[in-house]
Amino acid sequence: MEVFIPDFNFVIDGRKSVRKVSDMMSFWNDKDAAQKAVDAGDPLVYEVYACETTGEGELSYALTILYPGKVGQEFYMTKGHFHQKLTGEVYLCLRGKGKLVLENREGNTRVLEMSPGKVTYVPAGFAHRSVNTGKENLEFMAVYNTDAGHDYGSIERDGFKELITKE
Ligand code: S6P
Ligand code: ZN
Repeated sequence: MEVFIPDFNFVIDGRKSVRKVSDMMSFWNDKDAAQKAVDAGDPLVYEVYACETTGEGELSYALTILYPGKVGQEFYMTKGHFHQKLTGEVYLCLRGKGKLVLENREGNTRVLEMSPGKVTYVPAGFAHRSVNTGKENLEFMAVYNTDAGHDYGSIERDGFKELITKE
């Protein structure tokens, strides 16, 4: 039997998105601290290398590199989103230390630890945000349904109940 062993070459062909502090103004809890960070050089918060396939039933996958840092008391984090379709997602942490914050539309919340080798499942219907609580990069791979769709608007409007300010 031939076994395909994946490596991370996909990064080279992945579609790269970059998020700086200024790209997330409405997502930060402390807007004054966010503005100060922008004025002081607008640091990079995270980058995502996504391989998005097409076709019903297919999976897409992405590597996220979330840098260490804080805006006010809040650790660097991803924007966070719901999937537009009720679909779950698998996270595999490769490097660093952090939290995966989950919250559903009813406001039920879970905060899960991220550390190298840890696999976390995001159930369908839960918004998810990654937070880097460590001093080095937090790097993780996510695998999701290709037609999941990403709803950022709900988080931009309502935020998450959990604000991560402690390790
Ligand atoms: C996609 C998956 C991740 C995130 C990435 C950035 O379903 O959850 O690849 O897209 O970590 O986070 P965000 O919230 O800016 O998409
Ligand atoms: Zn997702």
